[in-house]
Amino acid sequence: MKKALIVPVIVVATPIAVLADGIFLPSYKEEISFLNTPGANMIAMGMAFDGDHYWSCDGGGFKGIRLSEYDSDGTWLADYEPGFDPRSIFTADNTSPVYVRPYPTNTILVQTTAGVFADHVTLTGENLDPQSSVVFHTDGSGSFIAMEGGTVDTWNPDGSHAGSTALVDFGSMFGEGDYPANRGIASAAGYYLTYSSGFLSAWDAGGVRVGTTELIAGGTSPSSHFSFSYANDMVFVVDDLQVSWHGYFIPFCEGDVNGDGIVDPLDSGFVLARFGCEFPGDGLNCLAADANGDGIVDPLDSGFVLARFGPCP
Ligand SMILES: [Ca+2]
Ligand SMILES: [Ca+2]
Repeated sequence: MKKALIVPVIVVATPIAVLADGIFLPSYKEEISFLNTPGANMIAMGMAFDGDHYWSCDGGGFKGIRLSEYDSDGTWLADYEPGFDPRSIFTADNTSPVYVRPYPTNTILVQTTAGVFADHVTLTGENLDPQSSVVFHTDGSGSFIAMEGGTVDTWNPDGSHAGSTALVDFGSMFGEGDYPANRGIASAAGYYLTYSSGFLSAWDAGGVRVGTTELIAGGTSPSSHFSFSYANDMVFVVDDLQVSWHGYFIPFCEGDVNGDGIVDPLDSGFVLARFGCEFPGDGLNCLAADANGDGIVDPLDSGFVLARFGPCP
């Protein structure tokens, strides 16, 4: 039996435009938070996860600590001085190795042993803004993507330019057209992701904005915008003072509560087995089972899952 929690509600009329959430719920709370590396003191430039450890990088200069390693709980393990000034750090589907895009070159680096990097591939055939983050696209192509001012460029795995996509009406919301938000991109479930002032946007392959959502207490400083990244199936940003990293789990495939890429009877069973569970006491699976995000696991979630049977987009 769930406890009834009665709280006084104060309704304040605010002149906030109603946003179309699209594929998202209106907002998400952080799933994980851990301290930024104690060694770095410049500008956090992103987070990656290799299936075992988290890796953050730090830009603003070539010397000093530019790379930090954490365990899967976010406990800091080690700092490194790899001699580059990174603008992004990323992996392919949360697997080793770790890649870095350093300022101001077009050559993507790959980590060979902890803190040691070698040239991987050079992106050719189209201008790559010196400040832009580069990450893998999650459309299954193995391509690299970067964004500058609302134009997404794509490079094949061999580094040759594959094409450009304009994000329709980029710059019309959240101050996203301002530097440095206008040079950051991430990718999840085949979508392009951008971040500005606490708000996440997802864009489809044609550059159409398919959802916006608030990342509650997401940072709004330049550092937060530089740090925007996607790791371990979470959107990561640092807070305004770069004290802590915050990871937000966002289900891109509604109803796939067990995360196996298809909505089917296994998901129904997953929900049914958790009717009445409470987060955090009953763990993260309880959070996942709340398919419709209303804070309760009940028959409405079963209906939500049933209505979405089929493969994930
Ligand atoms: Ca599933
Ligand atoms: Ca629910």
